[in-house]
Amino acid sequence: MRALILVDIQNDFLPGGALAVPEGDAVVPVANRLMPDYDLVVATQDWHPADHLSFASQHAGCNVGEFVEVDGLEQILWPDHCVQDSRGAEFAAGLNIGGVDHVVQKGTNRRIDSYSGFFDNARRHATGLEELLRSQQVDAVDIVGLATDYCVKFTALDAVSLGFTTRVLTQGTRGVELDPGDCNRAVQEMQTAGVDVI
Ligand code: VGL
Ligand code: ZN
Repeated sequence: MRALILVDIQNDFLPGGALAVPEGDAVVPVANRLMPDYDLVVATQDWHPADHLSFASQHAGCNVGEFVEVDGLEQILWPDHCVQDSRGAEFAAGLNIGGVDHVVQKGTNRRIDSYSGFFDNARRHATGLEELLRSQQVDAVDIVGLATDYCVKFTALDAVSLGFTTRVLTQGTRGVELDPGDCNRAVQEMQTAGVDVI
């Protein structure tokens, strides 16, 4: 069984959103077109409490893009985004939610970020995505969504490390590209790990 994983296709990652990914809206029609081709469609949803420690607003004197340490783990600071129950956290209006079988929320623990749809950044807590896929006999996953250089990358790296045959369909991904070349480096990292980047 092959599953489609839609990573964080939420208002805050689209143009006009709090953490807008350039051309982020371009992934929506691609996701909609792909959904009917899969046995199972899972959407991840970045779902932060309002005082999440990945937000620069929670660290006095710190700016977006700076690094801080939280519980011994390096954390890059983001603008407030995908706050639980806010409009920015909702799935993109144009996304065919009816085609999504399951939603997996992540980033809910204030103290730790979760780029991957499978685990938090320390790999201490699982989101339940792996169990869900295994319970449906999924052995291969295709991934689209946002952002190539963060949540898509870490979701793909975890998927392949868990033994799923993993593809990233670049037509349906866009990146933040904080530093020029981040997306290309992400693609190389994924390929080195055994992800098929198409
Ligand atoms: C993401 C930064 C912070 C993502 C989520 O979905 O790629 N990036 N939270
Ligand atoms: Zn986030």
